[in-house]
Amino acid sequence: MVNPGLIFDLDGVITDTAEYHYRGWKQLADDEGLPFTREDNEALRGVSRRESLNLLLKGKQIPEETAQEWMTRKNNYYKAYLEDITPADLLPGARSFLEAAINAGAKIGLASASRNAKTVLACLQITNMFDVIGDGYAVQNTKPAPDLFVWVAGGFQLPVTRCIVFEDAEAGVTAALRAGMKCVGIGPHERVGQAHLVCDGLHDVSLEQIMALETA
Ligand code: B16
Ligand code: MG
Repeated sequence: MVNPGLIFDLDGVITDTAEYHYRGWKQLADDEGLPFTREDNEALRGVSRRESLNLLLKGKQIPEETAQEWMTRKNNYYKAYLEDITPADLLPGARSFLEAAINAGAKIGLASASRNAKTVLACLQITNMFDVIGDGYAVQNTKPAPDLFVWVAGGFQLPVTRCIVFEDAEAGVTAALRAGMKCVGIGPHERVGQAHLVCDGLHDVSLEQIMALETA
C-alpha cells in the first residue's frame, strides 16, 4: 500500500509565529488608535490576513484602499520580525517528527494560510523536507474551507482519506474534517477538541500513533 500523506499547518505546529503576528497587528492598531489585546489576537489564529483585519476592525467600516494599506503596513511590521527566525525557532519535536515521517516514506505537505509561509520555511531551513507546499496563495477559499488541504492532497496524488492533518487552530481543524481527512489537534480541547487526536505538540505524539490513526 502507498504511504500516507502528512499535512502540517505552519504557525502553531512547526514554529510559533503567532507572537510576531500579534506584534504586527498591535503596532497597526496602536497607529490607528484601535483597541487590540492578546486575547483578541487568539481569534486571529490560523485565519487569513483579510479575515484578521475584519476581526481587528470589530465591525468598523473603512474604504477598501485603506484596508489594503493597513494590511500592507501590518505585513511589513511582521516581515521585519521574520528576519530573526532561525532553525532554533522550530517547535519542540518538529524536526525529529518530520525526519521520522520522511524515513518512513510518508509524503510531507504544508498547508498554511500565510502568504509568508515559504519565507518562514526558508528561515527555518526545512523547505527541502516538503513534497508539496500550500500557502496563502494556493487557493482562494481559506480555512475553515477545506480547499487548501484538498489542494495539497492533489499535489501528493493521494485521495483525501489517505491524508492526516496537524492543526493548532479551530478553523484549521474544521477545514481538515470538511476535507474528509483525519486530524491531529495541537492545543487545548476547547480549541481543537473536534480533532481525532489532541496533543500538546509534535513532541507529544509518535509516528506509530499517527499511522494507527489512519486506519482507525
Ligand atoms: P500572512 P498558519 C496563519 O498561519 C496565522 O496563524 C494567522 O495568524 C495569519 O493571519 C495567517 O497565517 C495569514 O498570514 O499575513 O502571513 O499571510 O497557522 O495557517 O500557518
Ligand atoms: Mg496555525
